[in-house]
Amino acid sequence: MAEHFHLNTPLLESVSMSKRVGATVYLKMENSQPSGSFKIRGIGHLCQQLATQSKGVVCSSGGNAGMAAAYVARKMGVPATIIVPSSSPQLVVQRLQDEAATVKIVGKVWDDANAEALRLAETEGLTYVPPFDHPLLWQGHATMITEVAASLGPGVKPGAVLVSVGGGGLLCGVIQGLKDTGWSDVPIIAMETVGADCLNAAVKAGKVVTLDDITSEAKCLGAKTVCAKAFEYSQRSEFTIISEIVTDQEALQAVETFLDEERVLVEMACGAALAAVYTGLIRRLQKEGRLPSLLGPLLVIVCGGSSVDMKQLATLKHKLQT
Ligand code: PLV
Repeated sequence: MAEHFHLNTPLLESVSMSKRVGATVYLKMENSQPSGSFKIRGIGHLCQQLATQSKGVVCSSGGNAGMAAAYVARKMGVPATIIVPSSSPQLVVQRLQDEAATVKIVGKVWDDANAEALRLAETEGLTYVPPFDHPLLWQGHATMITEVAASLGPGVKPGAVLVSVGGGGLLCGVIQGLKDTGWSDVPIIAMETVGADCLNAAVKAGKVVTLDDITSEAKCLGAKTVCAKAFEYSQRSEFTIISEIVTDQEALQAVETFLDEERVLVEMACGAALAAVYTGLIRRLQKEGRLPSLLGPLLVIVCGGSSVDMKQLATLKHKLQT
């Protein structure tokens, strides 16, 4: 079996983003992973640790965790069942089936699908693959930061890292990676969309809270409750985590600008992070003194996502009237 399933992704300098931010911007191109997102790092690692003797894996997902689990399971020769909520677009179901997974549509949002995945794991004896809340996932995701350190070379350290937050697994992985690299003091800008803002709501409330509903179209950010570890990190003084939100319109606009300027199509889940550059949020945070002036390049985690194509993009544009 392969040592791991993920690839060492390119680290690209973006001239147009650098111009906007007023500092060098590097893009960590996780969209180019097998299965289309960073999820393969954590899920590949978790499955290698937990699923080698498994009679099957079951994963609840907005889309991309499921894509990664289906891919890894196929490579490992293990059957995969992926539970998605009805809010996931049809193209996700098709892509999962193309990966030879059994797909079940359960509930309206990810939290409903997750309850079914946990039930199936219990009753069918399947290995449960969580999409964001597990230390093995964070350990797997952390490799993206160690790769960045190797790409940048000695003496270069990011001034800040920009990430999207769904359930907080990517954030925990990035923090793990920063710790592993000796970069714990690098500020992180953690982006969500309005209506999928479980970290932002928790930070504002000073405790983990559960959103009533997911009203954002960025369905892959649609966990109602952020994982406890991500919230805990946000409260610790050794890290600077700046939690910010953008509208769905801003996230979608960012997807389009990124497609135009970088020639890469990503999901709105990723657009949420990109919007921090395109809306001028990064500059604003600096002006307001909330983000220290960048002492190195801005590192943007291009988390990617497979739940998008030109038809879906048009559907979203119509829905959001952009
Ligand atoms: N998506 C999860 C959770 O959905 C999933 O099941 O695929 N960017 C993309 C493209 C993603 O797919 C996700 C998570 C994130 C960012 C956020 O990562 P997280 O959940 O680890 O914070 C409900």
